[in-house]
Amino acid sequence: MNHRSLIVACAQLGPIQRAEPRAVAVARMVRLMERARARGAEFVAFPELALTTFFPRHYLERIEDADAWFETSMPSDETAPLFAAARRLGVGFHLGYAERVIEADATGRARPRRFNTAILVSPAGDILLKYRKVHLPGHAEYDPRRNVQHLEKRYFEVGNLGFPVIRAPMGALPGVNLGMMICNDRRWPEAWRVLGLQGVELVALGYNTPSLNQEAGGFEAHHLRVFHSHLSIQAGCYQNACFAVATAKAGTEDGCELFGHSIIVNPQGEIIAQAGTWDDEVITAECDFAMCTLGRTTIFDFAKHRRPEAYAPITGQVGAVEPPVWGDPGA
Ligand code: ING
Repeated sequence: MNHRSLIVACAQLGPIQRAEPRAVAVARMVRLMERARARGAEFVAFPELALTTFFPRHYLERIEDADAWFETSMPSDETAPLFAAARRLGVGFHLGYAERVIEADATGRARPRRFNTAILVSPAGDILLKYRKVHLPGHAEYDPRRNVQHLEKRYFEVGNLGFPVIRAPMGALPGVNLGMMICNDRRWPEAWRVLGLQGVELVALGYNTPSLNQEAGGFEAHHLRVFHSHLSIQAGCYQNACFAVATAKAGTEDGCELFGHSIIVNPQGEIIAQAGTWDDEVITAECDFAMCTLGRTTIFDFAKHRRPEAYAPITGQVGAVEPPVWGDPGA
C-alpha cells in the first residue's frame, strides 16, 4: 500500500534579542533547516515572528516606530538566504513574520496595514499559502498593571484571510492538505474546526508564549502554561483528525522568558516528538496521513455526525450571555 507520509520538523528558535539583526536570525534558521534535512525532514516549521524579538512586549507611542520589525516584502534581501537554502535542500517550510503592506481596507482605501503573518513555502520557493493571525491576545494601550506588556492589538490588525487550507505537493507527495494558525489561535477550537472542515491533514503553527502569566488577573501555576499549550494542540489534532507541527520561539528575550517544548502531534492527539531545550533545536517525526482517515471516517466523520443547526451561538455571538434563572415552582 503506498503510504502517504511526510517527515516534518520543528525548527525551534532560542531567544532573539532586540538588537539582533535579521541576518543573524536567518543564519540560525538556515543551520536549523540543514540539520532538519540531515534528519530526513521534508517540511520545516519555524516559529511565529521568527525574524525578530517578540516586539509586542515593547510599548511604542508611535506605531510607525515599530516598522523596523516588519517585513515589507517576502522574500527580501534578508530572508533570501532561507529561500535559497530551501531550494538547495529541497525542503518546504513555514515561516511566521510581521507583515506591513499597502492594501485597501474594508472602505476600499489603500493604506499601510500591519499583520502577524505566516506563510507556507514550497521547496522551489513559491508561497503556497498565507495566513494572518485572527486571535490577537493582550491589549492595544499601555497597561501599567502588567509587568510585561502584550501589545499585539496595538501593532497588528485582525487577520482578514480566514483560516485557509491548500492541497499542495510536499516531500514526495503530490498533494497534502496544509493549513496554518498562529500562537493564540491554538487556544480557540473554532480555528481548528474551520481547518478541519476543509480536510486539513497537517497544521503548522508557531508561538511565542511567556512562561509566566503576564496578566495581573490571578495566580496560574507555572507548570500549567505548557500543559495548556499542549492540551490545546492535542485536542485540536484529535478533534479534527490531523497532525500539527508546533514550533516555539523560546528562552529569555529582554528579560522575558518564553517557554519552548515544541511538539509534533498526531491525529490521536499523541505527542510524537517534543523539544527538550529552550534554545535552537530540531525535532522530527514521520506523519503517515493514513492516520487522519480513522478519525474522519468514524468519530469525527463531520458529514455524518455534526449538527450545525444546534451551533448558532458559535458564530451568532461574541461574548457569553447570562443564562435564564431557574424559578423554584415550590416557592
Ligand atoms: N502568546 C500567548 C499565547 O497565546 C497568551 C499569549 C499566553 C495568552 C497565555 C493566554 C495565555 O500563547 C501569543 N503570542 O499569542
